[in-house]
Amino acid sequence: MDEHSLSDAAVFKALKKLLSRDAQYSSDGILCSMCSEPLDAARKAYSLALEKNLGDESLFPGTAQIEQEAVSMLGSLLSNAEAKGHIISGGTEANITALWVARSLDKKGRREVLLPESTHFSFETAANLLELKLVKIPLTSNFTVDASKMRKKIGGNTLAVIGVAGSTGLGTVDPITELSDIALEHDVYLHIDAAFGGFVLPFLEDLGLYKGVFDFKAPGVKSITVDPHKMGLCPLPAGGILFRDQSLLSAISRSVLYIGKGRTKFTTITGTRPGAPAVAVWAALKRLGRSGYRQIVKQCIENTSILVGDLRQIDGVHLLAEPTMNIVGFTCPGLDNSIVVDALAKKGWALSLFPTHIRVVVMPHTEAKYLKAFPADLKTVLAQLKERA
Ligand code: 0PR
Repeated sequence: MDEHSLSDAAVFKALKKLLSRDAQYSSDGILCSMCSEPLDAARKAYSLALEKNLGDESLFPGTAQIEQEAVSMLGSLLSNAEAKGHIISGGTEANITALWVARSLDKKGRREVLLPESTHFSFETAANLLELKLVKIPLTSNFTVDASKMRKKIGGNTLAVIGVAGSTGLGTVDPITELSDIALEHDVYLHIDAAFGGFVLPFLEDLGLYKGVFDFKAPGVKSITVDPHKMGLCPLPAGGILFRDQSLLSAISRSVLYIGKGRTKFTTITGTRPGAPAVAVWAALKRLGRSGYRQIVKQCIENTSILVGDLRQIDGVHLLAEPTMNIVGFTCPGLDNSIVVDALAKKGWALSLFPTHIRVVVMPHTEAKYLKAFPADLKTVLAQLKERA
């Protein structure tokens, strides 16, 4: 830190220069991100609540109420308005919290978690912190978990089963009803990671574009991750962890005498924690309503179809699967995917490189102009790389 203070003008000039190095959702070809430009109402609400601390509900009962109302709205989106939980930092913290609850509830010392090969790496973090053993279950040709293989792996040491509703790589949805049956039959905890899909699938269902259970409708589902800072269009950090009822959350409840005379219950990993994300989530959900989000999802899905149609026209592009939601995965047979991603980066496209494919996430910021320009650039790049090969 410098000894002398700077003027506002000097501080913000320096900051603007540094921030200008960052990509802009609004003007760059960002096809790799599950986050987007936040809604204006969410931005405004966030700035109203910068000092709010959900780590002390005795001082901020209004913010605590807002958080619980936001959780309840997310719960109703996922077929359980009675759900209890928190607005936390993101999907990683949500997945860790779910497994922390599962482990805390367990009376038999079980330590194994069965999960699809498609799960996000946050489960590795959770397993590491909670000293759990992960057993990865292979996928079927539809890129969803093979439930029969999962069933076979259940044993006396199985603590929990994970299902994904909107996988990070391809947006696929595991057979949640079957996982629910397995979990109930064997008395194991079932957590669903709908970090991305939780803000897509309910609207696809409304639009008649998705049939299938992905949420609390499946009776075995104990908890769900759903992230407002992804398709919920809220400012970071805003993740959601929902539990079917309070008794689950109570498994990790602690209190300390000196905060709110011991009446404040801590059911999060963190102590002091920001209220602003919860306030922003509340504002976004109220401002858009179900119809507003449905319209946004509809647009993303239409754009995804346009992109898929154009990609199919390109020789040398192979689509991994018909997209379930606004995530597209493709390969370029005969070429190294990593070289294709690098060549497209030189043309200004930010893509995600998975071990098996290249991923495009069609977010609300992925406007028509990008959808036209990207396939054209991909076609050019493939022709150039093939010529060189
Ligand atoms: N669960 C799923 C299914 C996810 O896809 C992710 C993140 C998480 C959990 C973890 O969420 P947090 O990152 O909020 O803790 N998926 C994004 C991804 O890997 C994260 C991301 C977002 C990466 C924007 C890059 C980026 O620019 O794509």
